[in-house]
Amino acid sequence: MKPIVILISGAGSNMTSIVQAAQQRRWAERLGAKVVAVVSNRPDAEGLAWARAQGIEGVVLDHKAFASREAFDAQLQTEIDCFEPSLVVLAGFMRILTSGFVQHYQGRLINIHPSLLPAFGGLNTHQRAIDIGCRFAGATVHQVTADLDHGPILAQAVVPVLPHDTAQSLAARVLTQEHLIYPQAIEAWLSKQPSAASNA
Ligand code: NHR
Ligand code: GAR
Repeated sequence: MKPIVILISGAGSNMTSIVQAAQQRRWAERLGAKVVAVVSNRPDAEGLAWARAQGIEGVVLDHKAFASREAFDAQLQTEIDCFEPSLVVLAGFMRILTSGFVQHYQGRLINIHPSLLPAFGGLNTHQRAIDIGCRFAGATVHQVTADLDHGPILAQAVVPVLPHDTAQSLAARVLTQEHLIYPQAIEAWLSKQPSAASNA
């Protein structure tokens, strides 16, 4: 079995779309993969309760309880490694990760970012795209490297920016596409992994 661990910070709608795809598209039977845990750096993340109700382990690790980024990442790594994940998925996870953490999960750590990378890395992507007059926006699934929002691209989706868009309306349009491409990109990634399905 290929265990998948998903990291969130908030609503967790991307996490939900991945868990639902895993169920509907029978990842356990077809790909030998299973979402085993959801980890949140925010105790109040809405996605946690939903995951637990699905029988998925929900872990909280509050970054505010740690003196440094390194200390938080070290504990985060310990918690994640309990599940021996084949894949670690950032889904609206809002903490920048140290290079040591990224290196530890090299080749099995991916993120979805709400812009057409390499444009608009970092935060506040939708307002920045509107302000500069972009006609198109979108989302990017990429491998995570130590260089923030710069890893190799696995999937992208494009949406139009409409004349009266606000950051909020554009974010909602982008999010509907995120929910499609993230499960697809993960399924494609799983399909390419050696060692196969069954013995769930
Ligand atoms: N870590 C590394 N090393 N590389 C990447 O590509 C990463 C990463 C950690 C998270 C997601 C990313 C995004 O998709 C991601 C990619 C948070 C911030 C940020 O500035 C930036 C990019 C991303 C996520 N976070 C602030 C911080 O100080 C906190 C902001 C907040 O809490 O609201 O960590 O956009
Ligand atoms: C998504 O739009 C995701 O791309 C973005 O936050 C939203 C999370 O929504 N990620 C980032 O901005 C990372 N910095 P969700 O919690 O409902 O999946």
